[in-house]
Amino acid sequence: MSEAYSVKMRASSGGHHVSGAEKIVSAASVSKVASRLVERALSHERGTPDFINVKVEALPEGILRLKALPVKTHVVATPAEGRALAARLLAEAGISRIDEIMARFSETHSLRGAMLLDADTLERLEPDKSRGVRATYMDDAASIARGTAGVKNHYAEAIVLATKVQNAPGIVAEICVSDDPDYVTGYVATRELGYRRITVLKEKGDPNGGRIFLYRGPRDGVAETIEFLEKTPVLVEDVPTISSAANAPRRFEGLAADLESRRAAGLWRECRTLEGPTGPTAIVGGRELVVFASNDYLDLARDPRVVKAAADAANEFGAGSGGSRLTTGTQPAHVRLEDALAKFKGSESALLYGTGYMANVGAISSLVGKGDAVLSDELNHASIIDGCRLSGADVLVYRHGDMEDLERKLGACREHRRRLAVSDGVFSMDGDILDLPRFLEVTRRHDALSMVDEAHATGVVGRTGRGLSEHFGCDLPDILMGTLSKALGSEGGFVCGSRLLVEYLRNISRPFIFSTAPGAPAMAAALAALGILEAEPERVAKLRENVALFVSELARHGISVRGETAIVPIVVGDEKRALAAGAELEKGGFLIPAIRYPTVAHGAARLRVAIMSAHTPGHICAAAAAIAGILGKAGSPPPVGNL
Ligand code: WAQ
Ligand code: MG
Repeated sequence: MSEAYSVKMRASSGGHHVSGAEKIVSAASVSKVASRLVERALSHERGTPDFINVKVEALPEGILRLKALPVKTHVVATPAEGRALAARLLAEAGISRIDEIMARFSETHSLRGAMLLDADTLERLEPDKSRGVRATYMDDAASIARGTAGVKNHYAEAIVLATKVQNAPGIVAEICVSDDPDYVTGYVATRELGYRRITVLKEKGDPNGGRIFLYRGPRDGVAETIEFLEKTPVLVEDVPTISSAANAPRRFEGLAADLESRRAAGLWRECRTLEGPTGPTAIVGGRELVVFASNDYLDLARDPRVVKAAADAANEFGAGSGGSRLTTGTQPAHVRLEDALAKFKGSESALLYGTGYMANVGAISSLVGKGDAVLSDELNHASIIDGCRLSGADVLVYRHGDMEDLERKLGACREHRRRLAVSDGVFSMDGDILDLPRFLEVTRRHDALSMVDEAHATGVVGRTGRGLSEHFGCDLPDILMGTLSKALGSEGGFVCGSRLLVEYLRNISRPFIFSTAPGAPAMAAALAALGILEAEPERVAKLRENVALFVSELARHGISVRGETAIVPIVVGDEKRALAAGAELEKGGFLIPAIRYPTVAHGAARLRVAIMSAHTPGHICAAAAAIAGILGKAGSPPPVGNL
């Protein structure tokens, strides 16, 4: 049996072409793919075909495999801008007379294939000028394995075609505009430039499009070029994925454009899958990486005692709680954990939330509202910012860590009914610690409520990890927020404070009232972790030792950074440069993510290193050396080029 089959579909109505597609698939997928292509033809928006031709051919062994052209997207606003860019790119590739080439698009719309032009004389070289040259027998190599053929994906089909075309003898460039009236993105391709997508190459609604292949070489080579394009089977490997933006229907257009411009600015985000529990190392895509990105600072998420507590609770109380805390969702684990957290932090009372985000949003939005003022550090976490916005209070943002600015701003809102000052205890992207004694002094002088987020302080700051009050030997803030999801290795958030505060939040705070209570397994895990933290304060000391080692190793390599907490940022500046450094580190075996806008300000992109107590000196020294190697000395990295 042959290793691969070509499956081609062509549909027409009244003799006019409606749609067509081709795949190269394994024998096992032929019938599935053939029927999908028929479905695709029958549901084509250009109308129902009266004739569908499906052709299945066995291909010879040893199909040519080509590596996909590299892809780059250029975001432009208008067709004129797009065409000017296409011209510039082609000029770069040594093609002149570009205006004349572009003008030939007036002749391509009647062709099923591409126009083949001599790149210099602009003479047409196809033997059949009413059809043009059709590149066929090609597919993404992944199709063999996946055997899929869903809806038309303009990009996926075009990158395969462009890769085959640029590998044809004598071809020097291609320019393509879709004939789909709704699809305005096109591209130019050469072997050197790769595949350059240009987001707008024609007006929306324009049904004209086409392809021009540019040939440079002797006339008697043309037949060989056409033979390659039309007959040689090709599989294209490593096709780069692009966002689904390219195929978005009209009502999603605004979303697609927004995503594309974010991608172009180096702000694309996607999730990476870690196979296994969080810990100092992880398997990512089959490779082991040393992880400097986990908030599980004390390595408790996978601690057997913590895991067992969760498993026991699941066995006894089930997976989910089944209701909100105020209806049926409160179980013994919730009550016990609230008591333990209050005791650990030294407050009267505590209240649990499903996440830290909800705790911040819930507390702030219930404590202040219209007619009140909330004063917020400019580097506060997004959940604090969102709580401020949702509250409806006047929001006054003060300069980072600047207690004089806070004081000035408090002075300016004496007329407000209530004032709340809120700050991260440990700033999540900078790793510095709030000056809590000064914060309390200033807020009390102005009769303002004080709120501190100890998400990254709990288990980290203070000799036994109790947080800022332990570290400074001072009072607690009025409202102390924390999470179960970082050093406590579980998930959830909490607020500690007076009994009055907690009763108030329990009655008023909407994320608490209107969310299902977090499940007993997560609560029991956090309770077990808290017990371990209290019994083994040496974990906190070990974490601190590791941070000190990392900072001194970096210093030895000429990079000076601050190491007050488990979060050690290395500011790079440019988003793409930070991304490139992160990618380079990943290649070297370290997971140290680049943090970019909107998590930090534009132009303040950074590598954010998170140290764990479980990192070995070997992990830490190797990471410091790798970072220094990539960034160069003094934290000012050389340009790493475009991604
Ligand atoms: N060989 C040669 N020319 C072809 C072929 C082929 N196999 N298929 C189409 N053409 C010619 C034909 O004249 C069409 O009218 C014209 O190209 C446009 O074809 O990265 O969808 O299938 O998002 O409409 C570009 C993707 C999409 C940009 C191009 O072309 C992106 C597209 P269409
Ligand atoms: Mg088309």
